[in-house]
Amino acid sequence: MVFQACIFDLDGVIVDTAAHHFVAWNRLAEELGVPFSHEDNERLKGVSRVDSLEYILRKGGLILDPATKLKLMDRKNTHYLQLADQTQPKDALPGVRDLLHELRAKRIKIALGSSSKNATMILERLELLDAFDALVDGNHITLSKPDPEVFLMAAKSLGANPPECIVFEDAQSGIDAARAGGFEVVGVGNASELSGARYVIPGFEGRTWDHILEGFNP
Ligand code: B16
Ligand code: MG
Repeated sequence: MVFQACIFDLDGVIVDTAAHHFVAWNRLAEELGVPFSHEDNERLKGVSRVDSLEYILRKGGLILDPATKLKLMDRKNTHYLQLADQTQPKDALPGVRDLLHELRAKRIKIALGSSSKNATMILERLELLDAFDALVDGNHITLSKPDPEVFLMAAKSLGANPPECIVFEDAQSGIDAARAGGFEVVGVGNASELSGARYVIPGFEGRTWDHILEGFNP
């Protein structure tokens, strides 16, 4: 298999902002009187802001009008930005910056495929915006992962077909999305918690493009 392109998820693959999402959703859930656990946060990885709010409202048995939901999402995002705004270049997950530079040098196309509407700001803070040939994020899509829309748009922006692309994903919803779109997927995280990826790596530290390819021909 000759791969033409790589598509990276953001949260959990390039930077670990899951802890910020947890603090922000937890604050909002507390305000609403709904219990919110780390397990809930795990389930919301890769899930859009609106679908995450719906999950919390369902959990609390709350039915709210659309205007109130918008206000709550704004409030959660304000909580989130207070933390995420402090992201610095050193916060890029170990090894990912080197791999992005290597891919660029090898003329492998690179896209972002993230559910987050804050993706551009985070990449700016990480000083990684220039490392990508295309960005597709929560501002461009109508369907949340596990729908493949975000990855299909990313592949299209790169002029690549899904089977020619590797998607790197830390969330089960993202792995399911990539597979539904016909992509090869490398999971990032704990192999015992992720299913459906071609293989799972704990992170990018010390991993070159050759190492990634070896995983497809073990
Ligand atoms: P925002 P990813 C996802 O990013 C996060 O994993 C998920 O927890 C978050 O709810 C979603 O982005 C929306 O984020 O509120 O910033 O638009 O993993 O797809 O890069
Ligand atoms: Mg993620």
